[in-house]
Amino acid sequence: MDEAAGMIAGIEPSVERGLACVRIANRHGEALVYLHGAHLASWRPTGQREVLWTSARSAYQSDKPIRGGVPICWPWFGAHPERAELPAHGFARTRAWAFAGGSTRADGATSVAFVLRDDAATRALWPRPLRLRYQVTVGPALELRLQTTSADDRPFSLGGALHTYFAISDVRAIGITGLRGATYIDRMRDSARETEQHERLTIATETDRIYDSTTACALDDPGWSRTIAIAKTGSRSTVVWNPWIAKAARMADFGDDEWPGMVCIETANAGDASIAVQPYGYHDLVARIEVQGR
Ligand code: TA6
Repeated sequence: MDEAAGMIAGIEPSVERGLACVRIANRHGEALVYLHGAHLASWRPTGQREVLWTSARSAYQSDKPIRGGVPICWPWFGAHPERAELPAHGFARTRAWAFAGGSTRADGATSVAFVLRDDAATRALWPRPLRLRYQVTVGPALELRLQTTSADDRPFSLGGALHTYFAISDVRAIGITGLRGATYIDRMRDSARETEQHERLTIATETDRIYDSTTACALDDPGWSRTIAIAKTGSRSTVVWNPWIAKAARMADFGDDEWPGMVCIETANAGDASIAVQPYGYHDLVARIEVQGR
């Protein structure tokens, strides 16, 4: 951990659950990012409840992804398209990232950055140079910026997600707005292609959908009297997921009774949507999440 972390107001290096992390605290709120996977595990805006959900059953081990928060799925989403033996959602979320400094803005917002470079292990999974930089900013909103920079003379196709788990009052009471008219891949119906008919999408069963959407959406939570606005750039997919009862029971790192308290609304490039990264080019995947009253 760069000792400079301890020198920047609002940024404190720490160890939680045996993993190195960075704690952020300023007048806008608090957050915690593990260096393992550059995994943002908590964000609590001042005066608000925790916004991110994590499972009480999550592992906190260097070879496993943390269940909850914002896993960084990169450089592919879901199963690898050709090699089923490779880890689901890529490998960035289980690599040790390096802290790359922090800063505070005039408005009191705090940014911390993390970087990931290729090594023999990543090249065995993805035989290319690797330059990832991830910036987390805690201000009036939470801003997440994942920058992929190519150090390669070959173009490549990029998928992935900021796989955000939101804490909610009850998945049976919340609604998601902003997806009406978007086509989606319904992974619960053999990847059938459908079009969203509802202005306020509700969830009443296991739900796993990849929406073809570049626009903002919002999570309306009447139980906690809040709406969470989710804006994005560099993302052509919005993924909505809740495992419901049976799938939750099948996951060792997910409590059987935890499914009502979370929903994933993911800022992604998944399904039919991938990003063509040109030689020595770059791609920014950005999510901006803001809590509003209802
Ligand atoms: O984003 C939805 C999804 O692809 C689901 O199909 C489910 O597998 C979820 O991600 C969690 O994946 P993980 O590999 O973290 O268990």
